[in-house]
Amino acid sequence: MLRPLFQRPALAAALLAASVLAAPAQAAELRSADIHPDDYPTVMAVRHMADLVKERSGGKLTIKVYAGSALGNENDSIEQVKLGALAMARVSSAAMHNICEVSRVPSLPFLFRSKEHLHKVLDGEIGQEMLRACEKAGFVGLAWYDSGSRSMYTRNKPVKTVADTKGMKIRVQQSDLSVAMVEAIGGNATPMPIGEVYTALKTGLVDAAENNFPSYESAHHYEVAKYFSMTEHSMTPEILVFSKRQWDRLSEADQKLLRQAAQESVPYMRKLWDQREDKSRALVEKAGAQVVEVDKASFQAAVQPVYKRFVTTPQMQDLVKRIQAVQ
Ligand code: GTR
Repeated sequence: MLRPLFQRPALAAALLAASVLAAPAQAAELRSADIHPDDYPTVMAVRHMADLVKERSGGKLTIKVYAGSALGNENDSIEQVKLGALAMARVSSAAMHNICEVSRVPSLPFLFRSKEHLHKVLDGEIGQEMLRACEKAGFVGLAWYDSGSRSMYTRNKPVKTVADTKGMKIRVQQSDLSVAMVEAIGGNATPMPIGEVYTALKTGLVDAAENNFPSYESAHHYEVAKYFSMTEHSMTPEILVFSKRQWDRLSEADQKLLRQAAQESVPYMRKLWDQREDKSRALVEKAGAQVVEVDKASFQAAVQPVYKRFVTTPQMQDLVKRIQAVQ
């Protein structure tokens, strides 16, 4: 009869050695969170980044993506990233507003003139500067992802001009800037995580919300708020943030590899994003949503106080000026 393993030290030692040899040196699994479902462009892009990282590190570094709010809402994920309990999160940069003020800049209403303008800014030096801005607060910015532009959608009546939003209860992201923007257009801002918005719209807790076509579609908001008014009031991009605590424990080579892979996932994401915007718009329109043209200038005039209130530091003022000057 064979003796139990612990009574056969030579064999136990050999087995242990073999298992150590089989495991890649310092193999590390990094966890990443996203509130969006599996087929959403942000989730697919981080999975693409994970493939690159795994391949290039020879399996030493892996990224496991937890989609669909499996690790909580955006504020929960950010908290965990800050603590170092979670390596990475793909969030809206609006989720960073209350953490570091420079993150508010790309959300300023009507700041970007077009998608091309946004890309030029984010792909250049200004984009890099804004990615670095939250490092002191514990977040290493790895990449910007697209999120189209955000527009207002309502349950009862279409919004056509800024006068129509007066007194409306409007759900916003959990950010002081988003609250101020809705107040500037005469609405009552109700901040809440996106996971609560469907019910809030359905029960009439709020009259309206605002988002891009893919989120309006994937969160099923079009079923309960069928007027989609093309206010296109902000182009808040998505951001991929890495925990500074975990980052500082990585070798320089691994940091470089992660940054590179994150950057390379950007064009992949943009392609998926463009396709998804068209697909989502077609789907909601087919399901009965009405896309409404609006008097944009009336919104643009009303939100000007937001700049005064939030663009307060010399760095932010300089960023806004430089962004506006990008042709
Ligand atoms: C989406 C964004 C999400 C989330 C959501 C929201 O456009 O991709 O990360 O911030 O908006 O409105 O809460």
